[in-house]
This record gives sequence, C-alpha cells and structure tokens, in this order.
Amino acid sequence: MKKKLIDHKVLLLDTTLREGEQAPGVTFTVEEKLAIARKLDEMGIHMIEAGDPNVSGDIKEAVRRISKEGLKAEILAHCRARISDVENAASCEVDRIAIFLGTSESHLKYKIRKDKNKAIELVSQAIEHARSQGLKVRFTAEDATRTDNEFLFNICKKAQEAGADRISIPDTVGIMSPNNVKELFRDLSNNLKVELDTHCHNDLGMATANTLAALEGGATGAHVTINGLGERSGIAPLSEVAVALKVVYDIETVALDKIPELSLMTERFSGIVPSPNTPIIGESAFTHKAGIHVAGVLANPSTYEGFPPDLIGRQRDIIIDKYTGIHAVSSRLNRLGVSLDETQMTKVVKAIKERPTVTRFRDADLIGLAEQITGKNLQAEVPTKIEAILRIKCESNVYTTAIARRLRAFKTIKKVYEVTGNYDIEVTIDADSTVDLNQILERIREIDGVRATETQLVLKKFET
Ligand code: HCA
Ligand code: CU
Repeated sequence: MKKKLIDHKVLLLDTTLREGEQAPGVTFTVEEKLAIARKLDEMGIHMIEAGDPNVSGDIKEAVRRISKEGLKAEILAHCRARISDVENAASCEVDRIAIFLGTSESHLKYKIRKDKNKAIELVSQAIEHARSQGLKVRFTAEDATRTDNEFLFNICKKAQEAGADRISIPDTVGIMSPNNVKELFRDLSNNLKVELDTHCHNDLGMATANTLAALEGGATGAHVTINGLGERSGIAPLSEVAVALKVVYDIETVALDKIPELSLMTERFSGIVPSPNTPIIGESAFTHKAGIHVAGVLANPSTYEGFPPDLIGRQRDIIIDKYTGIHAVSSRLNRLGVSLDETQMTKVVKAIKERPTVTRFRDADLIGLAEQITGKNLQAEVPTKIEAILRIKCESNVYTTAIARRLRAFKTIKKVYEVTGNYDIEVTIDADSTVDLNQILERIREIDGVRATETQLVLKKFET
C-alpha cells in the first residue's frame, strides 16, 4: 500500500511544552521542560513550541532557557496578536514567534469581540512588529476549520503580506474528517506562498488521520505532542504521526527508536499514563495473545505485525494464559531448556486453560506446571487464599500517583495507599495461591518506576 501520497518534506513541530501543558492536571517544571526539549532535539525534531511567555513567569523562564540551550531545533514562542505579547516573546530570544488569533465567527464574536477588519489589522500589526525585530513569524488562524472560507483565505493572505512565512490551520475543536482537511489544505496551498502547518485536536479520535490528510493536501508542518497531550482529548501524538509517516508513506522525520524513552519521561512528568492499548507506546502495542496469533507470529512475525517493534526500539511479547496454544507454550518452555513430548505439552496447555483467572503465566509458573505433569518434582497446591501487604518504593523522579493509579487496575489489589516513611505506596492483595501472588508481585515489579518492594504475608487477622 505504499503509494506516493506525500511527495514533499515533512517537518514535525512538537508542542508538548505548550499545548501539552494545557492538558488538564498537567504542569511541568522548568527543569522537566528542559529535559523534554533536549530529548526532542536528540531525536531530531524540527521545531519546538516552548510555551506562551505571557501566561506566567515560569513559562517565560522555560522559553528563555530552552532558547539558550543551543538546540538544533527551531524554538518558538506562542503569543496573542498583541504588540506587548510579541515584545515579551521576543525578549526570550526565540527563533520564531507563533502569533494566534481566533478567526471563526464564534471566536470573533464571543472571544475577541472585534469585526473581521479589526482582526486583520491586529494580525498584520503584530506580525509586522515581530518582523521588525528580526523574528520569523508563524500566524495561526485559531479555529480555522470553523472559519468562513473567504475570510480565512483573506486573513492568511494578509498575514503572508505582513511577513509570516508559515501559517497554522488548526482544527481547534477536532471536528474535521480526513477528506475535508485534505481539500482545505489543497485549496490553501494552491492559493498561498507560505508553508502550512496542521494542528489537529482529537475530540473525535481523528487527530492522526486528519494530520496525515492535511500533509497529503499540502501541509508541510505537523503539530504533535508526546503521548498526545493537550486541551481536552489532546492532539495528534508524535508517536503515531512519526511512525505512520514511516510505515505508510516511507517518509523519515525523527529517530523513531527514541520514542519509548520520551514517552515514558513525559508520562512521569505529566502523571498521565497512556492506556495499554495505545498505539506504538502502550504496554500492549506489541503483545500477542490468542493461540492462532502467537502461532503465526512464531512462524513469522509479519503475520500479525504491520511493522516490527524494533522499528521503535521495543520488543514483542507473548502472553501465556487461557488463550494460549501449544506453539507458544512449547516455544517458551524450549527457551527455558525444558523439552516435553506432545502429550505432556498438551497437558500443560490444558492446565493453563483450567486457570482462566491467571492473566499471565510467568516462566517459573510454566516450569512448575511442567514439573507437575512430568511428575519430576510435584509442587504442592496451596488451596487457601493468601492475603498480603505489599510496600512499594518508587524511583525518586517518578510521580507516585501515576503508579498508584496503575496498581488500582489490578483486580487482586484491594486497597492502595500513598504513605509517608521508607516506602511510598502500600497495597493489600488477596491472592488465590502463592502462584497467583508471585504473578502479581512480578507484574508490579515490572512497572516502570517501581524501585523496591517488601511483601508481608498476613498470618492472623482480627476483625474489629
Ligand atoms: C490555543 C489554540 C491552538 C493553537 C494552535 C496553533 C488551537 O490553545 O492557543 O497555534 O497552531 O488548537 O487552535 O492550540
Ligand atoms: Cu490546540
């Protein structure tokens, strides 16, 4: 399916530090912003929108410090179409200023309370002022996709005349479809000389599709954020756009193998944990489960993978649970140096299927089952329920609540407490057996950011 649908260079603008920090519940420290900016630069991002210096003192400090880092990426400050805002942004010594103004009927009427002519005047003056300070300018026609077409073309032409060499056409409320976006960008690129940016919100889950459609229509810049952070449901994620550009269009943008690290860093700083089924960066994105799928993947990964996990520096994983078939089990046991005949192997699979509540058999559990079946070293069943208290110490740079939230998702974990003292989190666990308990502990230890655990088995319990 590799047709040349985009035949021009694509630049990625990351706005995690501006749009991403507008996500509910998110705030980054200046140091965290610097760390993200450096990593983005390392991966080869083209533009970094560092923030709107007019919002607060710490944002201004972050924009200024990022500008002074000497990064390869072009550093932008976002600001309103006001001379005083432009001056403040210019004082941060950024490479480019992104001047925005709402152009839709609704924004003109309820937000800016200005008519169309006045809007054009404000935009032209702000752009000319920035240009007179030697700055490159992007103009953003905020809410462009709900703006009257004629006025949109008109104000973009005026912005171009005033000296903007890039114009952003955001789908501010995420209401476009790929076909509509493509057509809009085709018309605009045929009528304007400037480079066009796309900035798609994800309110209908179409941010990535719309971003790619805009690029097909003639946009040359795509706005993204790490983990898709942004106002409401966020905007197109860097991971999806960059990987889709490679896989679907064969276009190189950034070093894709840096994505997991950057995603995890942002998860920690933002406290927002992507769900397991999130494409590319989610925990399950390269995990195969059903027996038929696993058999296919073991024969050749291309059967159930559209692109290999190592494209982005990840590894595939195979789940052993009640969906598992003989191929997965024998492959795992062979890797562990255990070889069984076919009858024994069938019995192991049967035993797994008889434990439908176990969501993931560890290597030790499989060996245990194999031992039971071959009769070599029978494990005693522990029939009674086990109750345990587990204390968890988190890495110092980790957001404890993010880990506590993950723990709440475990069915066997009854209570989760964030606590003071030597440990950060305490949970109570109800397990069916030691196998079950071991499995839970293993999964908890696998969570990124968990540094140490201490398990206490409950011996007696006094009801009060
Ligand atoms: C905002 C609005 C914006 C701007 C996008 C852009 C949008 O929060 O200021 O400058 O390209 O979605 O319209 O994020
Ligand atoms: Cu936005």
